[in-house]
Amino acid sequence: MDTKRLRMTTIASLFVAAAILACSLPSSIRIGPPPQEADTSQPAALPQDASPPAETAAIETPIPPTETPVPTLGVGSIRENPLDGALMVYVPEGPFLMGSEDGKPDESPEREVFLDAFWIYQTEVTNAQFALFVAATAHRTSAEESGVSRVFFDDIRGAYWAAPEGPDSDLAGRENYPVLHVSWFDADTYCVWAGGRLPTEAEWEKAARGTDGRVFPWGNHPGTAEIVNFCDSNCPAKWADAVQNDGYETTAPVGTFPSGASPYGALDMAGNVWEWVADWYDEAYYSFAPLENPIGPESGTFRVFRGGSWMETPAAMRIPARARVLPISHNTNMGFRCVIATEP
Ligand SMILES: [Ca+2]
Ligand SMILES: [Ca+2]
Repeated sequence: MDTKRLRMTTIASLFVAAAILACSLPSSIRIGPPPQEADTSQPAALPQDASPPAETAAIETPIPPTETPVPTLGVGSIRENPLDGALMVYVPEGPFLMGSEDGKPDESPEREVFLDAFWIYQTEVTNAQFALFVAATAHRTSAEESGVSRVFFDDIRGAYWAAPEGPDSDLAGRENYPVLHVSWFDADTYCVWAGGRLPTEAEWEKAARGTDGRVFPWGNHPGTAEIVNFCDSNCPAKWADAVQNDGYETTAPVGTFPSGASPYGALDMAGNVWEWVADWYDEAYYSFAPLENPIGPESGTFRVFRGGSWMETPAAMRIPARARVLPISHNTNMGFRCVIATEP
Protein backbone atom coordinates (compact mmCIF):
# COMPACT_ATOMS: atom_id res chain seq x y z
CA MET A 1 0.00 0.00 0.00
CA ASP A 2 1.56 3.32 -1.03
CA THR A 3 1.61 6.41 1.19
CA LYS A 4 -1.22 8.18 -0.61
CA ARG A 5 -3.56 5.20 -0.35
CA LEU A 6 -2.64 4.71 3.27
CA ARG A 7 -3.53 8.37 3.95
CA MET A 8 -6.88 7.98 2.18
CA THR A 9 -7.69 4.82 4.13
CA THR A 10 -6.82 6.53 7.38
CA ILE A 11 -9.06 9.50 6.57
CA ALA A 12 -11.90 7.15 5.60
CA SER A 13 -11.48 5.30 8.91
CA LEU A 14 -11.64 8.58 10.77
CA PHE A 15 -14.92 9.40 9.03
CA VAL A 16 -16.40 6.05 10.05
CA ALA A 17 -15.17 6.48 13.59
CA ALA A 18 -16.55 9.99 13.69
CA ALA A 19 -19.92 8.80 12.45
CA ILE A 20 -20.08 6.02 15.04
CA LEU A 21 -19.05 8.43 17.74
CA ALA A 22 -21.62 10.99 16.65
CA CYS A 23 -24.39 8.39 16.85
CA SER A 24 -23.32 7.29 20.29
CA LEU A 25 -23.03 10.77 21.73
CA PRO A 26 -25.61 11.71 24.32
CA SER A 27 -28.24 14.03 22.98
CA SER A 28 -27.10 16.80 25.28
CA ILE A 29 -24.07 17.51 23.09
CA ARG A 30 -25.70 17.19 19.69
CA ILE A 31 -25.46 20.39 17.64
CA GLY A 32 -28.56 22.54 17.70
CA PRO A 33 -30.28 25.09 19.86
CA PRO A 34 -30.83 23.95 23.40
CA PRO A 35 -34.51 23.80 24.33
CA GLN A 36 -34.10 26.60 26.83
CA GLU A 37 -33.31 29.07 24.04
CA ALA A 38 -36.92 29.12 22.90
CA ASP A 39 -37.99 30.47 26.27
CA THR A 40 -37.18 34.19 26.25
CA SER A 41 -38.10 34.52 29.90
CA GLN A 42 -34.92 32.65 30.86
CA PRO A 43 -31.95 34.62 32.17
CA ALA A 44 -29.34 35.71 29.67
CA ALA A 45 -26.72 33.25 30.96
CA LEU A 46 -26.34 30.30 28.60
CA PRO A 47 -27.23 26.90 29.96
CA GLN A 48 -24.37 24.55 30.59
CA ASP A 49 -24.66 22.48 27.45
CA ALA A 50 -25.09 25.40 25.02
CA SER A 51 -21.38 25.52 24.27
CA PRO A 52 -20.39 22.29 22.60
CA PRO A 53 -17.15 20.78 23.89
CA ALA A 54 -14.08 21.02 21.66
CA GLU A 55 -14.35 17.30 20.87
CA THR A 56 -17.74 17.81 19.16
CA ALA A 57 -16.39 20.68 17.10
CA ALA A 58 -13.53 18.46 15.93
CA ILE A 59 -16.00 15.78 14.87
CA GLU A 60 -17.93 18.29 12.80
CA THR A 61 -14.90 19.49 10.86
CA PRO A 62 -14.57 16.77 8.16
CA ILE A 63 -18.24 16.94 7.13
CA PRO A 64 -18.40 18.91 3.88
CA PRO A 65 -21.00 21.72 3.93
CA THR A 66 -24.06 21.09 1.80
CA GLU A 67 -24.88 24.25 -0.09
CA THR A 68 -28.35 24.87 -1.49
CA PRO A 69 -27.82 26.36 -4.95
CA VAL A 70 -29.57 29.71 -5.37
CA PRO A 71 -31.04 29.90 -8.88
CA THR A 72 -30.23 33.07 -10.78
CA LEU A 73 -33.38 34.80 -11.95
CA GLY A 74 -33.45 36.53 -15.29
CA VAL A 75 -35.21 36.76 -18.62
CA GLY A 76 -36.41 33.23 -19.39
CA SER A 77 -36.90 32.18 -15.75
CA ILE A 78 -40.20 30.40 -15.29
CA ARG A 79 -42.01 28.89 -12.32
CA GLU A 80 -45.38 27.48 -11.40
CA ASN A 81 -47.93 28.94 -9.02
CA PRO A 82 -48.81 25.95 -6.81
CA LEU A 83 -52.27 27.38 -6.08
CA ASP A 84 -53.64 27.16 -9.61
CA GLY A 85 -50.85 25.48 -11.61
CA ALA A 86 -50.29 28.61 -13.72
CA LEU A 87 -46.83 29.05 -15.23
CA MET A 88 -45.29 32.45 -14.61
CA VAL A 89 -42.47 34.24 -16.44
CA TYR A 90 -40.00 36.54 -14.74
CA VAL A 91 -39.67 40.22 -15.60
CA PRO A 92 -36.46 41.60 -14.06
CA GLU A 93 -36.34 45.00 -12.40
CA GLY A 94 -35.27 47.96 -14.48
CA PRO A 95 -36.47 50.70 -16.79
CA PHE A 96 -38.57 50.35 -19.94
CA LEU A 97 -40.14 52.69 -22.48
CA MET A 98 -43.82 53.16 -21.64
CA GLY A 99 -46.36 54.95 -23.80
CA SER A 100 -46.01 56.26 -27.33
CA GLU A 101 -45.98 59.45 -29.34
CA ASP A 102 -47.56 57.67 -32.31
CA GLY A 103 -50.91 56.70 -30.82
CA LYS A 104 -53.85 58.41 -29.15
CA PRO A 105 -53.20 61.38 -26.80
CA ASP A 106 -53.65 59.18 -23.70
CA GLU A 107 -50.48 57.20 -24.62
CA SER A 108 -48.36 60.34 -24.44
CA PRO A 109 -45.84 61.33 -23.26
CA GLU A 110 -43.63 58.32 -23.84
CA ARG A 111 -41.52 57.97 -20.71
CA GLU A 112 -38.80 55.79 -19.20
CA VAL A 113 -40.46 54.02 -16.27
CA PHE A 114 -38.64 51.91 -13.68
CA LEU A 115 -40.34 48.80 -12.30
CA ASP A 116 -39.33 46.36 -9.59
CA ALA A 117 -39.07 42.72 -10.65
CA PHE A 118 -42.24 40.62 -10.83
CA TRP A 119 -43.65 37.32 -12.08
CA ILE A 120 -46.53 37.44 -14.54
CA TYR A 121 -48.71 34.58 -15.74
CA GLN A 122 -47.39 33.25 -19.03
CA THR A 123 -50.96 33.02 -20.36
CA GLU A 124 -54.43 34.30 -19.67
CA VAL A 125 -56.23 32.55 -16.78
CA THR A 126 -58.02 29.46 -18.11
CA ASN A 127 -61.44 27.94 -17.49
CA ALA A 128 -59.79 25.04 -15.62
CA GLN A 129 -57.96 27.43 -13.32
CA PHE A 130 -61.06 29.54 -12.73
CA ALA A 131 -62.98 26.35 -11.86
CA LEU A 132 -60.41 25.61 -9.13
CA PHE A 133 -60.94 29.12 -7.76
CA VAL A 134 -64.74 28.79 -7.73
CA ALA A 135 -64.54 25.34 -6.12
CA ALA A 136 -62.29 26.74 -3.39
CA THR A 137 -64.15 29.98 -2.71
CA ALA A 138 -67.75 29.55 -4.01
CA HIS A 139 -67.20 32.91 -5.73
CA ARG A 140 -70.21 34.17 -7.68
CA THR A 141 -69.25 36.27 -10.67
CA SER A 142 -70.75 39.59 -11.64
CA ALA A 143 -72.40 37.85 -14.62
CA GLU A 144 -74.13 35.38 -12.29
CA GLU A 145 -75.27 38.22 -10.03
CA SER A 146 -76.75 40.18 -12.93
CA GLY A 147 -78.14 37.11 -14.74
CA VAL A 148 -77.05 38.35 -18.14
CA SER A 149 -73.81 38.77 -20.11
CA ARG A 150 -72.69 39.92 -23.55
CA VAL A 151 -72.10 37.03 -25.98
CA PHE A 152 -70.36 38.36 -29.08
CA PHE A 153 -72.79 41.16 -29.97
CA ASP A 154 -75.88 40.29 -27.91
CA ASP A 155 -76.82 40.22 -24.23
CA ILE A 156 -77.79 36.65 -23.33
CA ARG A 157 -79.64 35.67 -20.16
CA GLY A 158 -77.86 32.96 -18.20
CA ALA A 159 -74.51 33.39 -19.92
CA TYR A 160 -71.59 33.25 -17.48
CA TRP A 161 -68.10 31.75 -17.29
CA ALA A 162 -69.25 28.09 -17.10
CA ALA A 163 -71.99 28.56 -19.74
CA PRO A 164 -70.25 30.95 -22.11
CA GLU A 165 -72.98 31.01 -24.79
CA GLY A 166 -75.94 30.74 -22.40
CA PRO A 167 -77.81 28.03 -20.46
CA ASP A 168 -77.40 25.31 -23.09
CA SER A 169 -73.63 25.70 -23.39
CA ASP A 170 -70.79 24.31 -21.28
CA LEU A 171 -66.99 24.19 -21.12
CA ALA A 172 -66.45 20.65 -22.46
CA GLY A 173 -63.21 20.66 -24.44
CA ARG A 174 -62.50 24.26 -23.49
CA GLU A 175 -60.68 23.71 -20.19
CA ASN A 176 -57.52 25.31 -21.54
CA TYR A 177 -59.27 28.29 -23.14
CA PRO A 178 -59.27 31.71 -21.45
CA VAL A 179 -62.07 32.21 -18.94
CA LEU A 180 -64.73 34.64 -20.24
CA HIS A 181 -67.54 36.73 -18.72
CA VAL A 182 -65.32 38.02 -15.90
CA SER A 183 -65.64 41.54 -14.54
CA TRP A 184 -62.73 43.50 -13.09
CA PHE A 185 -64.00 42.48 -9.63
CA ASP A 186 -63.96 38.78 -10.54
CA ALA A 187 -60.44 39.10 -11.98
CA ASP A 188 -59.16 41.03 -8.95
CA THR A 189 -60.67 38.49 -6.52
CA TYR A 190 -59.14 35.59 -8.44
CA CYS A 191 -55.63 37.05 -8.43
CA VAL A 192 -55.75 37.73 -4.69
CA TRP A 193 -56.90 34.13 -4.11
CA ALA A 194 -53.96 32.96 -6.26
CA GLY A 195 -51.50 34.81 -4.00
CA GLY A 196 -51.02 37.83 -6.23
CA ARG A 197 -52.91 40.68 -7.83
CA LEU A 198 -53.82 42.09 -11.21
CA PRO A 199 -50.83 43.60 -13.04
CA THR A 200 -50.54 47.37 -12.96
CA GLU A 201 -50.93 49.01 -16.34
CA ALA A 202 -47.16 49.59 -16.34
CA GLU A 203 -46.35 45.96 -15.45
CA TRP A 204 -48.65 44.66 -18.14
CA GLU A 205 -47.10 46.93 -20.77
CA LYS A 206 -43.52 46.04 -19.83
CA ALA A 207 -44.29 42.30 -19.82
CA ALA A 208 -45.81 42.68 -23.29
CA ARG A 209 -43.23 44.86 -25.09
CA GLY A 210 -39.96 44.60 -23.19
CA THR A 211 -37.68 47.56 -22.70
CA ASP A 212 -37.05 48.84 -26.24
CA GLY A 213 -40.30 50.60 -27.07
CA ARG A 214 -41.48 48.05 -29.66
CA VAL A 215 -45.14 48.32 -30.60
CA PHE A 216 -46.05 44.60 -30.55
CA PRO A 217 -44.72 41.73 -28.39
CA TRP A 218 -42.74 40.33 -31.33
CA GLY A 219 -41.50 43.58 -32.86
CA ASN A 220 -42.92 46.48 -34.84
CA HIS A 221 -44.99 44.79 -37.54
CA PRO A 222 -48.68 43.94 -36.98
CA GLY A 223 -49.34 40.25 -36.35
CA THR A 224 -50.14 37.56 -38.88
CA ALA A 225 -52.16 34.34 -38.65
CA GLU A 226 -49.05 32.41 -37.53
CA ILE A 227 -48.39 34.48 -34.42
CA VAL A 228 -51.65 35.90 -33.07
CA ASN A 229 -55.37 35.10 -32.72
CA PHE A 230 -57.13 38.09 -34.28
CA CYS A 231 -60.28 38.75 -36.31
CA ASP A 232 -59.26 36.53 -39.22
CA SER A 233 -61.40 35.01 -41.99
CA ASN A 234 -63.23 32.83 -39.40
CA CYS A 235 -64.25 35.83 -37.27
CA PRO A 236 -67.94 36.81 -37.17
CA ALA A 237 -67.30 40.59 -37.21
CA LYS A 238 -67.76 42.61 -40.39
CA TRP A 239 -64.16 43.91 -40.22
CA ALA A 240 -62.81 40.35 -40.41
CA ASP A 241 -59.70 39.83 -42.55
CA ALA A 242 -60.97 37.91 -45.58
CA VAL A 243 -57.57 36.51 -46.50
CA GLN A 244 -55.77 35.32 -43.38
CA ASN A 245 -56.77 32.21 -41.42
CA ASP A 246 -55.46 31.80 -37.87
CA GLY A 247 -57.69 28.78 -37.27
CA TYR A 248 -59.96 30.28 -34.61
CA GLU A 249 -63.40 31.84 -35.00
CA THR A 250 -63.37 33.21 -31.44
CA THR A 251 -60.95 32.35 -28.61
CA ALA A 252 -58.08 29.87 -28.91
CA PRO A 253 -56.53 27.66 -26.21
CA VAL A 254 -54.05 29.79 -24.26
CA GLY A 255 -50.49 29.65 -25.58
CA THR A 256 -51.48 28.51 -29.08
CA PHE A 257 -49.13 31.02 -30.72
CA PRO A 258 -45.67 30.60 -29.14
CA SER A 259 -43.95 32.58 -31.90
CA GLY A 260 -45.95 35.62 -30.83
CA ALA A 261 -44.26 35.59 -27.39
CA SER A 262 -43.12 38.79 -25.70
CA PRO A 263 -39.42 39.34 -24.88
CA TYR A 264 -40.07 37.68 -21.48
CA GLY A 265 -41.94 34.69 -22.91
CA ALA A 266 -45.46 35.89 -22.06
CA LEU A 267 -48.01 34.58 -24.57
CA ASP A 268 -51.17 36.08 -26.10
CA MET A 269 -50.38 39.54 -24.68
CA ALA A 270 -51.77 40.68 -28.02
CA GLY A 271 -55.00 39.03 -29.09
CA ASN A 272 -57.10 36.09 -27.91
CA VAL A 273 -58.82 38.03 -25.08
CA TRP A 274 -58.42 41.57 -23.81
CA GLU A 275 -56.94 41.65 -20.32
CA TRP A 276 -57.99 43.60 -17.25
CA VAL A 277 -55.24 45.47 -15.44
CA ALA A 278 -55.33 46.97 -11.96
CA ASP A 279 -55.38 50.69 -12.79
CA TRP A 280 -58.19 53.19 -12.92
CA TYR A 281 -58.22 55.04 -16.23
CA ASP A 282 -57.16 58.67 -16.49
CA GLU A 283 -56.52 60.06 -19.95
CA ALA A 284 -53.82 62.43 -18.64
CA TYR A 285 -52.18 59.98 -16.23
CA TYR A 286 -48.86 59.70 -18.07
CA SER A 287 -48.31 63.46 -17.79
CA PHE A 288 -48.06 63.29 -14.00
CA ALA A 289 -47.58 59.61 -13.07
CA PRO A 290 -44.52 58.64 -11.01
CA LEU A 291 -41.59 57.28 -12.99
CA GLU A 292 -41.09 54.42 -10.53
CA ASN A 293 -43.65 51.67 -10.03
CA PRO A 294 -46.73 53.71 -11.00
CA ILE A 295 -49.96 52.14 -9.71
CA GLY A 296 -52.52 54.31 -11.47
CA PRO A 297 -54.83 57.08 -10.27
CA GLU A 298 -56.36 56.79 -6.79
CA SER A 299 -59.90 56.70 -8.13
CA GLY A 300 -61.87 56.79 -11.33
CA THR A 301 -64.90 55.58 -13.23
CA PHE A 302 -63.32 53.18 -15.72
CA ARG A 303 -60.70 50.47 -15.39
CA VAL A 304 -58.05 49.90 -18.05
CA PHE A 305 -57.93 46.78 -20.20
CA ARG A 306 -55.22 45.92 -22.72
CA GLY A 307 -53.99 44.00 -25.73
CA GLY A 308 -56.89 43.39 -28.11
CA SER A 309 -58.78 40.17 -28.67
CA TRP A 310 -59.98 37.69 -31.29
CA MET A 311 -62.38 40.48 -32.34
CA GLU A 312 -59.71 43.04 -33.32
CA THR A 313 -57.57 43.58 -36.39
CA PRO A 314 -53.81 43.05 -35.88
CA ALA A 315 -53.14 46.77 -36.27
CA ALA A 316 -55.54 47.49 -33.39
CA MET A 317 -53.40 45.42 -31.02
CA ARG A 318 -50.71 48.06 -30.51
CA ILE A 319 -49.34 47.33 -27.06
CA PRO A 320 -49.22 50.99 -25.88
CA ALA A 321 -52.93 51.42 -26.69
CA ARG A 322 -55.11 51.96 -23.60
CA ALA A 323 -58.72 50.81 -23.52
CA ARG A 324 -61.22 51.61 -20.77
CA VAL A 325 -64.58 50.31 -19.63
CA LEU A 326 -66.73 50.14 -16.49
CA PRO A 327 -65.23 47.57 -14.10
CA ILE A 328 -68.57 45.71 -13.90
CA SER A 329 -68.35 44.84 -17.63
CA HIS A 330 -68.14 41.20 -18.74
CA ASN A 331 -68.39 39.55 -22.14
CA THR A 332 -66.83 37.00 -24.49
CA ASN A 333 -63.70 38.91 -25.39
CA MET A 334 -62.23 39.96 -22.04
CA GLY A 335 -60.14 37.93 -19.58
CA PHE A 336 -57.09 38.54 -17.43
CA ARG A 337 -53.80 37.26 -16.07
CA CYS A 338 -52.18 37.80 -12.65
CA VAL A 339 -48.89 39.06 -11.26
CA ILE A 340 -47.02 37.69 -8.26
CA ALA A 341 -44.65 40.28 -6.85
CA THR A 342 -41.22 39.08 -5.79
CA GLU A 343 -40.24 39.35 -2.14
CA PRO A 344 -40.25 42.94 -0.86
CA1 LIG B 1 -59.09 34.31 -35.03
CA1 LIG C 1 -54.56 38.58 -24.53
